[in-house]
Amino acid sequence: MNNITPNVISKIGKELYKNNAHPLCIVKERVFDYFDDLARIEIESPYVPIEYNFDRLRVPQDHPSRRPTDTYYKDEKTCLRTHMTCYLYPLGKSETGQSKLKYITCGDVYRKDAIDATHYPVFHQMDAFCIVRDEVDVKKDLRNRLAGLVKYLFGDKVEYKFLEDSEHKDIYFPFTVDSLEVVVKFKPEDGEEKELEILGAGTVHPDIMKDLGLPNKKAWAFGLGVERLAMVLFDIPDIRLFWSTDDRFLSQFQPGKITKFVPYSKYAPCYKDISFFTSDKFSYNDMCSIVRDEDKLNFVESITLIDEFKNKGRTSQCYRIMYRSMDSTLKNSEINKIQKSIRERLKKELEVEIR
Ligand code: FA5
Ligand code: MG
Repeated sequence: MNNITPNVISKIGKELYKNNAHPLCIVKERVFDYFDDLARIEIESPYVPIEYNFDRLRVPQDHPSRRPTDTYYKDEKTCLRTHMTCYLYPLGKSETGQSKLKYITCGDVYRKDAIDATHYPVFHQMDAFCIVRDEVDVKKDLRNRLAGLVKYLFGDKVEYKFLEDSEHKDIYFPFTVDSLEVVVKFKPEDGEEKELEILGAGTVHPDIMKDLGLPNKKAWAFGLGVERLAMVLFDIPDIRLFWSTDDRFLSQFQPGKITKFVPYSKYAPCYKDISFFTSDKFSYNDMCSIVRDEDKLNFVESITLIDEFKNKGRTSQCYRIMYRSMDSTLKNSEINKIQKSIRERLKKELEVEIR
């Protein structure tokens, strides 16, 4: 049952969002400041009952996000939180007073995911829940507050879009109705204009309001990715940098200030390909999880499928693992060591046949 890897465990308790000169903390404070009518809550332990993370939020039993290839499970009752929305039920239920029924949380969340510049198995979310007065239009109120947030963070000239579930069928959260996603356009220092999804939101589902004992109340909720905001605001090109302990990274930031990150150098990448016949046990996410576990120093930049063919009912795949250190020049011997461990573990744990 337990599929949490040692390298993920080593990230628990780092609390990057509490170091006030760290970009994640600077962004967190800005968002907290904007929502100054909501109670601020930081919850340290990332272990939560599966009941809160999924069941109480109406996530169906067969939903992909529940799969052990997507979520880290500790035991049959507990997982590492996959989103900060996991506190909606316990916080809503525990308070009879109005105060905690308007709150915003911040914490680290955990997902088994792809390996690239915008995904990391540990990232940070802020999640808000707000009951509105009976005379307020909950749908309008949420959109006004979110438009205000985007302008507060990025300035009046920012280009952004609300993607509504009525027009985009792939936007769906089991715990909200009238759901939407916010996408921001930005142009990194070095490259082309990009669109980045920064948050998901909606009106809390009536079944959940009933479950909280508030059948006649309306509330909105949203959840945002702190790294995504920080990458745009500070021009940080790779999500691994947030974990850097290098002084050339950390010394660039001051509490409360948003400044453009100046890359201190770009080291040469190096790639290794790996080919194998897959097995029933194999999944891309599980492979990424093994790679992240072996890659203690964050050398791996991305993993992409570069070739695939089928022969006599078997599938052969070839993946390219890009290595590039954020802080130093890579030594061939270091990469070979990691690559060897990856091969061994893919054979043993995912039963692939290396070609
Ligand atoms: C959620 O997690 C919902 N709980 C959000 C929500 C809350 C909707 C309340 C409605 C009401 P989603 O999986 O899209 O949704 O993640 C929310 C945000 O987290 C994304 O918009 C993105 O900014 C960020 N995010 C998601 N996955 C990653 C990742 N692997 N690495 C970095 N940031 C991520
Ligand atoms: Mg999303």
